[in-house]
Amino acid sequence: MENNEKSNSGNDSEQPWQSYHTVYTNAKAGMEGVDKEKVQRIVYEMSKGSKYFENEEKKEAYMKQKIESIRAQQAKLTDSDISHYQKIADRKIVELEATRDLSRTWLHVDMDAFYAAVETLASPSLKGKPMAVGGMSMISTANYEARKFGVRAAMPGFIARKLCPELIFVPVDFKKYTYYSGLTRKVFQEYDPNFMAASLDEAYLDITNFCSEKGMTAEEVAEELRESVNKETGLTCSAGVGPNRLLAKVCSDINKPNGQFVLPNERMAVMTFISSLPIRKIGGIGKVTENILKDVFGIATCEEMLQKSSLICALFSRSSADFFLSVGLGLGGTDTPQVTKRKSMSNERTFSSTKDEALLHQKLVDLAENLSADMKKEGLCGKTLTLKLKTSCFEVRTRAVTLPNYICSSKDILKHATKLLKAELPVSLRLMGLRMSHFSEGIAIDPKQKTLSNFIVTEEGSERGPEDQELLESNINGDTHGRRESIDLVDAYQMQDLDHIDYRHDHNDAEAVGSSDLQIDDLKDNVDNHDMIEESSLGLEARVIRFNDYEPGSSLNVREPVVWLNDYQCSVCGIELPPSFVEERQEHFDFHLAERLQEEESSNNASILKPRQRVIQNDQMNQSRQRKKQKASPSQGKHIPIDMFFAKTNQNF
Ligand code: TTP
Ligand code: MG
Repeated sequence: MENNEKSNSGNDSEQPWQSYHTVYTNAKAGMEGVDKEKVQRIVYEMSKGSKYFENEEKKEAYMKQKIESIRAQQAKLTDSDISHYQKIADRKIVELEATRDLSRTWLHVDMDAFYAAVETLASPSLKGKPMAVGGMSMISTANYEARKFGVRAAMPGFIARKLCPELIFVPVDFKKYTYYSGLTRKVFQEYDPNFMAASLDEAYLDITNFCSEKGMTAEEVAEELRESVNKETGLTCSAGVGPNRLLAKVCSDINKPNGQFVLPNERMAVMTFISSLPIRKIGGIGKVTENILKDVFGIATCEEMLQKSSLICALFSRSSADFFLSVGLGLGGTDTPQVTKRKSMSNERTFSSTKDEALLHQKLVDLAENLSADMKKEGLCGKTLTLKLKTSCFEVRTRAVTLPNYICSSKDILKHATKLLKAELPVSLRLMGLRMSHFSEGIAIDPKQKTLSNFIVTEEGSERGPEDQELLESNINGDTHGRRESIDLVDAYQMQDLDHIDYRHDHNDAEAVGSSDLQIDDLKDNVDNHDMIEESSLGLEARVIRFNDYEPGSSLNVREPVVWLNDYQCSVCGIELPPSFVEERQEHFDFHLAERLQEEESSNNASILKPRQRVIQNDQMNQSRQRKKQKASPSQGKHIPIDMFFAKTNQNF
């Protein structure tokens, strides 16, 4: 349970890798005995001089700057400010304590080395040998043998190979994992019919009823469930049990692989557990938050959140402070999120620019069919149809029609979509999308159909719109109560949550995937936003994914920036990174971003971003900053393999 990042010594001229912190040196289960310094050095040496490296340095500098600014705010607090905020904090703690619910028993189950284990099942000769699923550019996971060498998920394969020369690579086969995930879910269903799947290999189960009906302890249920999963799939999993989901998740990691840990439903047990729990173990507390809390406030364990409660209340926004204090109390979600009604459903495709009307019509046919199929799956009929277009100049247009009747057939959708498109012709397009909204009243979503968006539950119990994204831009707020600045981390988490909602189906705004593109000039901003975004466990708890949403071979252009398709899959390279892998996603995003920069530098600048495009894009950007952080500029440059991206910038490729 220890954090593996060393703090910045400041004197790193001889061993510069010691202050080079990447996600690769963070431990996952099975990496306890790893020589972290060696891993750090290899990652450093292999990436030094690359754009990735530069980007890491920028992020590091940004974080330091942020830490200094919070430190400065703290220095301005007077004694009377502190005692004022102490009163606020004490009251808040009493309020939060009153919400403690020890009546439910939650179990979090997480498959062991999931993809790797599935591959080993298919090829038993892999057993006992270090292997990774993925390729030279990126690996999805590694088995426990490989982890001993420091090889881990989301690491470029060529670095992994350097760490472990005998590493065997097995290509990703998502269909296989989906199949096995389905088998595990059949088992979960028996213990909690309303279980919440958090990713392909993870789920939360409320086993309260099961325990009481069967007269079994949580310990016994966890044992039995793990055995059933093993019997059904041939795979092992680990389980954690606790009075809420936040704690259950932490617990499932404790005895990995093939183990379990049960935290009793008693306040004292929870508080003892929390007293030594490193803050980084909490979903939602990533590198940036951890560094701020540690460096500025000296908070390393969850319990210390309570000890520094006045500073937390003085310097953080209310929602962030609430989150930190509830972590200090070991509180987490205990209820099963309510199903909310879907507001819209959408579908879009990016393609090489074309003005060929027959081709555009064919795209529309496909979109209408897909949208209709998706709507039928959920028994929906809608009234408002919106056509979204992105021209080859990156101008985004939306055209909508509200019909007198509800429709759901592909024929009807196509008929109205065609009219909308015709009004725009002739036009050269690179993206088309169709969205249906205004669904007929009374048609609720089948609660068993656990689409991610069905379970968006925010603190206020309401869905947030894209306008909330604006908050990301200003997550340091002025404060009206004598606070100098309040840092709103939790809002940012929730935005992130919404930002990863099933992109294929469910964007409520017109600016969905790739709708405006990140300028190189925006890189800093983008990094800034990402640095502030670390997913909240509050949000994660509400996240449920319909795993069969995955659509391999989507027609997204590989030159598009990273978006997480179906909340899972990188639109650029296809790697799957569940939403809870916040840091890995950050790294992965930066990786592609830097790859693009490298690419653009190495090709003819003029052909990459024409001045006119830049103006239009910037303009577009100003109009729709909501989704800015996931967008990248287009490029005509040749594709550089990701390992080349790591090559030193002075190499000519
Ligand atoms: P994890 O549960 O984090 O990892 P794991 O199951 O491989 O290993 P363990 O739980 O025993 O620590 O992730 C589940 C699967 O998700 C993993 O097998 C592959 C995929 N994944 C990625 O594709 N990219 C990633 O960065 C991570 C962390 C996981
Ligand atoms: Mg797992």
